[in-house]
Amino acid sequence: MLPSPRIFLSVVLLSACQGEPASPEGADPAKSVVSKGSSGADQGPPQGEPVRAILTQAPAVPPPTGRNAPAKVIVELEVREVVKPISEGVDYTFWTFGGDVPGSFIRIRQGDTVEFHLQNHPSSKMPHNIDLHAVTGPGGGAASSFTAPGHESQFTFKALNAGLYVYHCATAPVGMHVANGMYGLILVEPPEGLPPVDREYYVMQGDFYTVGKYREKGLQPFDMQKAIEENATYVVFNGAEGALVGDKALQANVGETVRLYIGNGGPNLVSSFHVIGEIFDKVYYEGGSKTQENVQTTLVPAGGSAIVEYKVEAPGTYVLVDHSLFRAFNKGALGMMKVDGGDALEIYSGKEVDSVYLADKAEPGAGQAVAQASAELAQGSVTLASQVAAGQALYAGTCSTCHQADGKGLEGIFPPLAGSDFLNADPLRAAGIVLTGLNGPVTVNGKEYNSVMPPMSQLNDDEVANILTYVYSQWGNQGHVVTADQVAKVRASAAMPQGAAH
Ligand code: HEC
Ligand SMILES: [Cu+2]
Repeated sequence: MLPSPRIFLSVVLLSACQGEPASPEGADPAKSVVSKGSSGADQGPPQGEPVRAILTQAPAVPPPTGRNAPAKVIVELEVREVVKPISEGVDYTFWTFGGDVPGSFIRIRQGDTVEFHLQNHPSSKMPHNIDLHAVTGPGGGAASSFTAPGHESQFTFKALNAGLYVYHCATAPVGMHVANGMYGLILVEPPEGLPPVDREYYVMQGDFYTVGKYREKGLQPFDMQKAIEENATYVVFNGAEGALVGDKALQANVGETVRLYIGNGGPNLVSSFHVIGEIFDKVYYEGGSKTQENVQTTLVPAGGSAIVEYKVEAPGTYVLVDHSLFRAFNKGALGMMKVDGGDALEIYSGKEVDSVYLADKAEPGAGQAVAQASAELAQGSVTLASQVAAGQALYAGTCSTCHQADGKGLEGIFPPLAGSDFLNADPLRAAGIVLTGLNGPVTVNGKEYNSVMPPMSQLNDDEVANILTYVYSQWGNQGHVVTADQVAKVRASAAMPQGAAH
């Protein structure tokens, strides 16, 4: 519901120039006479006492409004600039609606009159505003909500159209405010409400641009140039890699119906939203009123949404991804839904392939072990036990696919790491193999292999060190300890393949 970019930007600039909160805009009385409601339902004046909207943080969704008449609804949303992890050991300064990314979920009913209060916390460094795609009016509220730190703005709008809408900050530079996490969803229920389901969840994708490469530790600043080039460092659900993984996975029981409110904040990338192992029984595509059935992957535009529904018939882990797969496996766009309950063998036989397919993401504790080791390293020294624990988790996610969980490899294809004479002969050579890969003939324990190992250059120095230290501590190997410093030297001297590092 943005007007043309030119008008829209001038609106933003105008309010930016005024440098003060715009005066509250009353609801246009002329509008409440005209009903744009898709179902022609009651659009009369708000009835009864004003209602205070319940706001929730993702993945929670507020309960249905349960109302059969429009009301006056008061929404209070507070903007806060917060530092939080975007990935294990990686911090980012998020600008948020409600303290979290995505912003608080707002749920209202078609025909409601919303008195919107936007508060900008005094600790904020930036002014912010809000453009709700559910608003009919210039800038979707942006023109009336420009709010300096320590101020509050108020405006009122009537929710004319039902649907699931994105809201976002629209203060210049707009792309940067959105890239820092300033988006969320507002659901405008149709007058009859949505059909009841057992579970509702809120999942919103966003792309992030940091100066450091993917998983480079420490506080990472926003990278404007990468954002302009649409070269995302992270693509994640709910504001952080792993936000919906392990013990934070979404939950359901066999036989239940699930409804996901999916949003995409962008700022740049569209999402090919897919749940591995599920078929969406119903999709309200683009968050509108029409539904499509039996959908595998639904496209969620930047600044757009979708409502997907499915019944979970078989137990296990279902993986939410952006099916642009390098985003899922190399930039973070991966979440999980754990479904508990009896098996449904007639629907699915039940062989678990999670550990290999999902790599380090499948193990709830994996992140902790890796974080523990890198925290120790940051403080100067890391214990052998921590290195081994972190290495074990990383090995499961990175090497076990080929070299197998027991390190024995696969006859004729993947050489063994267990008791490998080649491996044990030279730890620094092994580090070089992990960083730059290996191809051509190699003899391990008297057997020749002639295959290709791709470079694992996405791993940090400490991660390579920990994996190798783990491998050397296992399976009758010779117990070498490999340090991050050693790996850094190997990396510096190795000719890294073109484009391998991000
Ligand atoms: C995609 C499959 C694959 C993955 C993943 C993989 N490797 Fe390899 N690895 C191979 C292949 C194939 C070879 C043999 C290459 C050749 O024939 O030149 C090999 C060879 C090696 C060797 C030398 C031979 C030996 O057995 O001692 C080492 C050491 C090694 N890999 C370590 C690792 C480590 C550590 C990881 C995880 C960080 C890893 N590899 C991940 C496929 C893989
Ligand atoms: Cu903002």
